[in-house]
Amino acid sequence: MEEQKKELRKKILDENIFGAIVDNTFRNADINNSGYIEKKELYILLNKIRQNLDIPLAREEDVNNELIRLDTNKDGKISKEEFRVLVKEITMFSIDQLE
Ligand SMILES: [Ca+2]
Repeated sequence: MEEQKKELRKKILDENIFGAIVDNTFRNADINNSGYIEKKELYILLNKIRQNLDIPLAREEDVNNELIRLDTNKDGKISKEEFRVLVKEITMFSIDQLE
C-alpha cells in the first residue's frame, strides 16, 4: 500500500493531472461563477470535504483562518492560483487516508 500511495502521489502531482483536478474542484466550488472562491463558497467546500473525511464541521473561525492563510494577495477572495495550495493539501491528505 505504501508503494501504491507513493505512485499515486507522483501521478497526481504530474502537472496535467493536478491541473485538471484544480480546474474541476475550482469550478465546483465557485458556485456563483465569479472566477473566485469567496468566503461563503469556501465555507461550503470545507464542510463538504470535512464531511467526506468524517471530521468535525468547520466553524466560522476555521473558515476565516483558512481564508487568511490561502488569500496570499489579501484581496479577500481565493483565486485559482491561490486555491492550488488547498487542493494539493486535500489531495495528499486523501491519499494518506487510503487503506
Ligand atoms: Ca486572493
